[in-house]
Order: sequence, then structure tokens, then C-alpha cells
Amino acid sequence: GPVRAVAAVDLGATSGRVMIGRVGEGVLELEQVARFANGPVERADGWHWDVEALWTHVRAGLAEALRREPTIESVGIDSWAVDYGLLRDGELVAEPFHYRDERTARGVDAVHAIVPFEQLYRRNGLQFLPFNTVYQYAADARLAAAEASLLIPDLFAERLTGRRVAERTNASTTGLLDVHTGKWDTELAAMLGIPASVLPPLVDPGETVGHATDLGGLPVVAVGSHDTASAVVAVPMSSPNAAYISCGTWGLVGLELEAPIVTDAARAANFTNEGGVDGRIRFLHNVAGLWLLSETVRAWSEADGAPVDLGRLLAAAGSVSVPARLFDADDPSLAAPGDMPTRIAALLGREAPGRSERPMFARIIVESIAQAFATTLRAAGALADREIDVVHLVGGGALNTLLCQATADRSGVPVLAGPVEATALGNVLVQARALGAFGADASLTDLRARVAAAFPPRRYEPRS
Ligand code: LRH
Repeated sequence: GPVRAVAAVDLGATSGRVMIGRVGEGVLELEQVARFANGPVERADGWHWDVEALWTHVRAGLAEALRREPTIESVGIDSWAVDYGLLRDGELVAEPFHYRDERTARGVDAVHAIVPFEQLYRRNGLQFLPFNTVYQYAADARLAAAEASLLIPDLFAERLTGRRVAERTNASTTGLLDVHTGKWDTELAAMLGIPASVLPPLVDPGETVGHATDLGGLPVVAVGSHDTASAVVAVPMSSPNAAYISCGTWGLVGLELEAPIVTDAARAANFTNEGGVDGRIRFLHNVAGLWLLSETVRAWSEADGAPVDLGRLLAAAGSVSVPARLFDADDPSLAAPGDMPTRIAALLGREAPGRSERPMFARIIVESIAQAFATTLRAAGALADREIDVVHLVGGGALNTLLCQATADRSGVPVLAGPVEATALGNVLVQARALGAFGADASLTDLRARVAAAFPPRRYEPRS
């Protein structure tokens, strides 16, 4: 058959991109059309996202994609989870907050006073993260007067099509979906005083959301709009006992399951049950990922008044010996933006590093992330009763050879690294399937076979 083309918008916490995806017999390709920086912006009332800047880049990127490839048949949008924009009189009420803004602590107390965490977990299956949307709502005075609340990809889909929907995989990160039925838990919303009217109708990946009038009526197709949902679509699972790590800003470490696990043990280990494409469950735990490195590099670059090059730093970090003393990458003190080297040094019980100590310090960060990955993999296997025999590491972290090798060494199982652009690929594949490019009943296994063929992963054997 012919090669079909789609456009994928993938917004990450540190960068966004617009891609052209091409799919056909033996063909699976991405062409990057636009890439732009993203990050927290500090305003008088806390940390936000500059969604208007993102929107400008998305629109320009899509226009350029259509110029380069006029045969594009649809567009799909994914981004980081949990954050939202409130609409009133059809307009965005205010700049969306960034999930790393600490105001959410208030919301946590307010929610748990009404519904204790244990009960919440049984209903929504989510690990405790202080920024789950439900806590953000509880700290957001603007909610009562809003017409609708739209998660970030849904917000952009609304701007393109005029349709207000909630794509289900991302909606599962709000804390307001019933983990067993995948429907809005309106009873929970009522208990928490969240007006059901702000929760839009749910749609599934593969459904058409609407048509983009400014783009010649191009269909906007729902994908796994939670970036991690799209990334997991493109994990080339090579064993029934495979685990994955989707590693960008976060390291999302876990398994794909057919049904949720909401046992006391899963709750105690703080494992989440997020909704995946085709009704699968992402059973995983959030570990701090490249965030620890990118914030460290940002702090050093500011101190130097010149950019510190991460690639060069990691190369130097590779030639220092493996440090004995590590820190807990999961420590809550590392969550907010700020002076990362000083905070990590505090956890290590030492002074912030001098210039000559930077490679060694970067090595400690990489090894600490890998150690947290290994610990979390072991917990996932034990909780789901699976003998994990391979770990697929996808996302930007797959470029970090030091991290991949350290993860293999510390977990004792081979790491298969790549694809780097798993999220964009998952976005493209779900659109292409909806177009009928693979036959309507193509399974996730079929999609993953195409990923494995087009992007053979790089193997890291564990060393003792
Ligand atoms: C990764 C991610 C993750 C969420 C976090 C908010 O980008 O979507 O799955 O927990 O951002």
C-alpha cells in the first residue's frame, strides 16, 4: 500500500516538537519539523506553563508540516499529564499552573480530610503524587466559576477544533476516573465539591475529536494524549515478562497489565494504575529522571553565565569511578525547580561541588537514578508476580549510555535502549491505525513489531 502521513505534536516538560510521521509497508519514519524549549515560568503567584508560547509553536509547526507534506491526513497531540486550563466564556481563565508549583500541598490536605488516601486509591488506583489534578483542583479557587477544565492536549485540540473532550488515558491521571470502569467518578467529584460540569465527555485514542478549520479541515484524532501512554505504545516489548522505563524528565518504571492492582501492597509501594491505549493498565511508579540532571546543568550554567554542555559533562562522568555514596532520587526535596546541586549535596551530607568535582557529581546523579530504577523494577516484579527478564528503556534517557549501563548493572537484567522518540512514534502509530493503515484490528503487538523492525534497540548486558 501507499505511505500514509500524519502529524504528531508532542509536548514534554523541557521541550516540545512537531513531527511528520510516515507509515507504510516496511516504513515507519519520523521527520522533525519544529522543536522548541519548554519549562516552568515563574509568576507572582507561582510556577506556570507559558501555554500561549507553546500554542504559537504548535500552530507554526503544524502549518510548516502541511507545507512540507500536503498529504498529511490527521494530527494527534500528547503532552505531560495532570495539568489543565480552565475555560470561561470560551476563553482560558489564566495561565495554567505547573505541576511543580507547591500550592498543591494545600489541596492534598483538603482532599484527604474528606476522602482518606486509602479510599482514594481504591477508587482511582493512582500513586500519591502531590500534583495529581484532583489535589490541584482542591487548591484552585477559580474552578467554581469555570465552564470546563481541559488537560493540556485537550486544550490545544479545543483551540484547533472547537470541541471540548477529555481523552481517557490522560484523564486517568486526574484522580477522578474510576480505575475499574474508566468513567468519571462523579460521586467522588461530588464529595470533593468539584462540579461535574467542568469534566468534559471522555473519548478514546483513535476517535476523531473534530476538524481543524485553520488547517483546511484536517481531522484531529485522539491518541494516547498522556505522553507516557503514547510512549508505552511504542515500547517494542521483546518478552511477556518485559518491563519498561519511559525516561525523560521522569523515569516511569513499570509494567503493562490487563487489569489494575490496587492491593494494600501496591498502595504502600506507591504504584499507580494509569489508563493505557486499548484499555491496558500502566502499572508503574514515578522516579525522578533526567530532571535531576537538567536542573543541575541549569544551575551550573546560571552560575557560570555560560551554558554547561550536558554531553561533555556525561562523557567526563563516565571516566570517574563509581561513587559509593548515593542519594534517594525519589526524595520530595528535589521536586520543585531551584538550586538542584545544593539540594542534592544536602541529601549526601556534603557541600555543593566545586567546578572540578562536577563530573563526579554528575556520576552520582546518574548512578542514583539507576539505583532507583532498579529498586522500582524489583518492586514492580514482586507486586505483579512477574519474573522481569528484560527492561526496555525508551525516551531521551535512551541516549544516556551511562544511565542505560548503570540500570542494567544495578537491576541485573539486560536493558534494551530505544526508541528515543517513543512518544511521538506511539502518537503516530495510533493515528495511522485509526486511518486504517494497518487494518482496523491491528493490536498493540502488531504496532510494536513495526517499532522493533524500524528502530532496533541497543542492548546493554548487566555486568557484575
Ligand atoms: C511525563 C509525565 C508523567 C506524569 C508527569 C506529570 O512527562 O506525563 O507520566 O506523572 O509527567
